[in-house]
Amino acid sequence: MNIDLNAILNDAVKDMPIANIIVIGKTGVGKSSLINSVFRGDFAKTGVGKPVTDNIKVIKKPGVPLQIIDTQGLEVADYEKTKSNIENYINQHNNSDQSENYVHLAWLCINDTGKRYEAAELDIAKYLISKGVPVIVVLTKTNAFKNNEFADEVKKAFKNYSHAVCSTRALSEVIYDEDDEDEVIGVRKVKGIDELIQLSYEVIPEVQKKAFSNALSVKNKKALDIKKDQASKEVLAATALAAAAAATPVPFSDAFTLVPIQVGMIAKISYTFGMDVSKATLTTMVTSLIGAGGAVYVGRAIVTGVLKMIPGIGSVVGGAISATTASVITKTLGDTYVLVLYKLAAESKSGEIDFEMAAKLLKSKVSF
Ligand SMILES: Nc1nc2c(ncn2[C@@H]2O[C@H](COP(=O)(O)OP(=O)(O)OP(=O)(O)O)[C@@H](O)[C@H]2O)c(=O)[nH]1
Ligand SMILES: [Mg+2]
Repeated sequence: MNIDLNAILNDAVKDMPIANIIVIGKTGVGKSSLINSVFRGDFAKTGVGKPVTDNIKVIKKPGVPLQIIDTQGLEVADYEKTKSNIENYINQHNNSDQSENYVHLAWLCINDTGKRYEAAELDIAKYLISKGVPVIVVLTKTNAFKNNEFADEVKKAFKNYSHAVCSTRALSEVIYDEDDEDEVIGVRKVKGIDELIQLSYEVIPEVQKKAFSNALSVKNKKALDIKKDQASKEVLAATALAAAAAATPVPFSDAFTLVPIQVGMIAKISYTFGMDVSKATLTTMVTSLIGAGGAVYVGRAIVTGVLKMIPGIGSVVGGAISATTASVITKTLGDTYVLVLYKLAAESKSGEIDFEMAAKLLKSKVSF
């Protein structure tokens, strides 16, 4: 049996429709800061923005399955123009029959310290909801996360026109003594971003959850949990495939029949955790995982290596692999990889994961 690595990798790539998120709010409200704190690679800063109209631009970044539709000019003077531009954009995209072009989520940003919202903001929210776009009202630059009267007022006003109202502080702030500008008396930390991530993950359509998970920066604890959650789904799917493949017990010498399933699983877990969505990075990573040893060797090696990790099941070596053993091996391999990535992500300073390092760590753990 020959293994077509290319076909496996193509399959893993095709399964990732991108997520489109529109971010709306007055100039300087903190839209870009919010985007940079939620998504990986300082998305708004390093992404490439392409103007669609004079106040809408679409930001993309190679390798990240996300498009941000960044809007400007929700001030009173420009409101009508901005509103009709946004409406045109939504009409054009959400009426097509390809759901991957839809706007999948809207963040409507209102400055919490300004303590007022505009009729224009309410209008836009109504419009988006009428078009089936999930809306989260994001209060930005928040200082008070409890007992905030303005937040309560917004919640009431937007009750029927949003899925949630979320208070956030995207940047930390140093607080100085009022009488002595050099005296630092405290720091207000970044806050509310985990809540925004969780709420967004809940309302974004199912098909886009994987891309959304990929695009999240691992700086945020909630992003780690979401990535792990999504990756566990890939492990379960692969485990079921492995069981089906071994429904007729596979002779141990043919254990490599499980390899396509397992390599596919590793690829999909990597994507979920935020590996760049390009086949080149995937090929590099998979090659550094399985090396140039050839599929048969690798198949046996994975099975032997993983078997060693599972007490009581080692005796199967030399015999045949049953459906149960095939699922246990696949699940153990997948769970081990998810744990490796979770740990690397939690320790990451940059908000990104080194996937080649992850491959090496996995290899050393299953010792093949
Ligand atoms: N203190 C504090 N400042 C913030 C916060 N978020 C953004 N800012 C500041 O607000 C200013 C505007 O932030 P941006 O993120 O550029 O706002 P924007 O909505 O993208 O602005 P435009 O793209 O010009 O419409 C910057 O000086 C930020 O440093 C926050 O949570 N707290
Ligand atoms: Mg901006």
